[in-house]
Amino acid sequence: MFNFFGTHKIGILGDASSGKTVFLTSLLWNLEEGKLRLGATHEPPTDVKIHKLNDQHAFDYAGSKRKCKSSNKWPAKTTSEYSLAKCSYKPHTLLQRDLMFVDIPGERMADLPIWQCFDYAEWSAALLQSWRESDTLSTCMQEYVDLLSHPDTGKEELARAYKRGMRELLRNYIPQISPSTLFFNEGRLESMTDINDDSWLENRSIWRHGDNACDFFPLPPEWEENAPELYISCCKNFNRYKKVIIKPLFSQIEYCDHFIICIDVLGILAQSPGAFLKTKEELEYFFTKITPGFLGKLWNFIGGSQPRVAFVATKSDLVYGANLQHLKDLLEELVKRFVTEKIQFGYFTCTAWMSTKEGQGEARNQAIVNVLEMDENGTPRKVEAVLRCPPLPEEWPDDWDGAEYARFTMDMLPSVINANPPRQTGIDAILNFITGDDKK
Ligand SMILES: Nc1nc2c(ncn2[C@@H]2O[C@H](COP(=O)(O)OP(=O)(O)O)[C@@H](O)[C@H]2O)c(=O)[nH]1
Ligand SMILES: [Mg+2]
Repeated sequence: MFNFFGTHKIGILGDASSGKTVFLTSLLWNLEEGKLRLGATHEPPTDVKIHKLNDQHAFDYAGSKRKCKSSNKWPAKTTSEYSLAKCSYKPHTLLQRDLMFVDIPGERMADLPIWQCFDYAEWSAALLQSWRESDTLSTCMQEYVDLLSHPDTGKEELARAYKRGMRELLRNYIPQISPSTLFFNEGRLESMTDINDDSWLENRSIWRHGDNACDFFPLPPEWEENAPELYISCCKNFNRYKKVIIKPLFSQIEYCDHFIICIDVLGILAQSPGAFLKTKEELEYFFTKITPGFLGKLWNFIGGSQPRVAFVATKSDLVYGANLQHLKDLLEELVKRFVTEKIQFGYFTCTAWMSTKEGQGEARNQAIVNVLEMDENGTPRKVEAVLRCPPLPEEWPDDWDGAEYARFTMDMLPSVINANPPRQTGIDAILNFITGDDKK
């Protein structure tokens, strides 16, 4: 692929529920309705086109829009490995822009070694080695590793120990769960209640392809001779996984020349310091293992554009007043360690879908949201609720109680004011930055 001037492939990366699908829906919708102000002159662009893609991975823009218009629901969860959306427009005084967006589930990044390793044997060795290098990892995987020194251990026993080990990683917020299909499927993470249930875990396949369980886990080289049947089966399923899940996704990522990274800072606060460390580690992984790849692609420079990465703290409508500045400070503090001169970085807070209004009087600086409440007949009714939250810290504390911020993850309806397109703040600036069109 050659990147002509004005043509960009942009990865939208983030963990489940960080707001990727909502962001993309709102971006396209606002663009289509002439509500974005782009280019150096900050005017609505002309010649806007949202392309229909003839691709099994096409982003369901029409479906997302319909769902919101007709039933006041959030856009549906992305179920495919990734999704693609394409649009074009002409900013005032500039040439036409052609943008392809790739919505990338962050959880799949843990499978990067599957993509980068030459084969199953190399992947196995890499994984076993990485567990040895970390105390927490080796503790979590201890039971499984112990079994590996007994070549007569059966497949079921190994699979069970592997799944339990991966569950320990999850509980310890260690983002190295691979194959990621174990707990993450169809764009969402399984519920923690299920995962904690031993019999659920027991029956859970590590990976299913169609109706078939296609489990695999890493084995050391001596198993090839000692347990050839098991070894071959793991090897076969590994190759199939690589072909079906990994290749399509990572080939897309390789061709992205810019990235928008969605980070749910408020969601991290509502969890715990472990979630903070996990996000940091995921980003570290991305910047050490992936960006050098895309930096090496010559066409970035032939196309005349330095790679750009926009860090975005999503759902900023949940906070008001001084909290908004703190949200941005927290984002910057989390990501500033990744800044290098080779990439252009930008920091943004974004409300892709304004769903709150600011409280008045005593509730000033608090977000008012709409929630569904059952009335005495059991009929759901839309009522307003105050999302009362303590002030956000100015910097990340060493420790905190996630329960204090739990309301940031409360279930709310998409918008207080039924807007068409959704009201947003931040998308214009992010798009302008990522295309480089903000420059005079
Ligand atoms: N208040 C508010 N909630 C949002 C916003 N964007 C996303 N959300 C919430 O976050 C959920 C997950 O968003 P989604 O885009 O599906 O996340 P994805 O898994 O990263 O694609 C949505 O269902 C909404 O509840 C926003 O701009 N404002
Ligand atoms: Mg999604």
